[in-house]
Formats: sequence, structure tokens, C-alpha cells
Amino acid sequence: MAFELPDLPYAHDALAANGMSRETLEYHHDIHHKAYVDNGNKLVSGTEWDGKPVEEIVKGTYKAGAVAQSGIFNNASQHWNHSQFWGWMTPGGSKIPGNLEKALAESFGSVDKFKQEFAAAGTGQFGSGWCWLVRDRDGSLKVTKTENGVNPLCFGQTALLGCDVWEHSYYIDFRNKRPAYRRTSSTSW
Ligand code: MN3
Repeated sequence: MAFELPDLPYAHDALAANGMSRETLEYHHDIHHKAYVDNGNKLVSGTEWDGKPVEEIVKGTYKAGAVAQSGIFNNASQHWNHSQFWGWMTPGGSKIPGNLEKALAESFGSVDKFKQEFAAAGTGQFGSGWCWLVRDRDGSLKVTKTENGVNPLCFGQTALLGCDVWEHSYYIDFRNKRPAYRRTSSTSW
């Protein structure tokens, strides 16, 4: 199946009150995410990955430890990352499910400590990348950060939450102030 750009699950201006403007979502979803979809489809076409699920392509093309990943990996992983990312944000925020709140408190000491660790991972990621809350293979919850399009699928982990810290995710609204952007995503519950 070819990659397809999913619709945003809300209007482009729905997150403006949370700090993510209509203009950011017009660029980030309509242009950046669409480019990963279009470029990914061009690169995958005619290869062994043609018609494969995006998760399989990401896992199959990731090269552990490599600084530069292939074009197929970069576009497939970024398509997957952004497809999750839109659904992880909710206009006005939402409550953390009770079972997750309990698991966060057990794993990190408190929900606030988890939020601090998550934000520190995002602000501490040098250059483009993502920060994540993952369930690791042993079942434990962890905060991680990855470079560029690398994501938890590459390590056999389940992504429970991720925040895009590429400049295109915050530069229109916060310019170079990545820490100010934390109130958009990491505290939107
Ligand atoms: Mn992005």
C-alpha cells in the first residue's frame, strides 16, 4: 500500500490556544508531512518494500548505529512518526488515563517528574529528532530521545507518546526557543 497523508484529527487552528498555530500546522502537516509521504512513495516504488506496511519498512530499513539512514528509512519513519504525532495532541488537552497515570508515577516517581524528564529529553536532543515515552521490551516505561526520524519501532519498543523537536515543529511560533514549545505538546494533557 502506498503511503497516504492522513487528515489532521482536528482543524488547523484547533491547537492555537495550546501554542501551535494554524500556520505551523499548515506547514508541518500539509507541506512537511506530505513531502515525507510523496518522497517515500517515489523511493519505495519498484523496490522490495513496495506495498509493505510502513512499520515493516521502518524496522527493515533501519541501520543500527549509522549516522545517516537511507532515504527510504527517513521518509517512511517520518511518515509514521507524524501520523502518530497528530493523534497525540488534543485541542485543549485531555486527562491522562488512570492506568497510565499510575504507571507513570510508579516508573518516574510522579507524573510531574515524568513531564520534566520528557521535556529534558526533547530540549536536550541536539539537532533534529524526537523525544518519546516508550514501553520497552521488558515492559518498563522509559523516556528516550532519537535523532532525525529514528523512532521506537527501531528498537522493538512501543511508542506511547512522542514529541517532534525538529525546528519546523516550533520555529514559526517560538523561533529558536525550543524550551518554550514544551507547553504545546508535553503538557497538553
Ligand atoms: Mn515534523
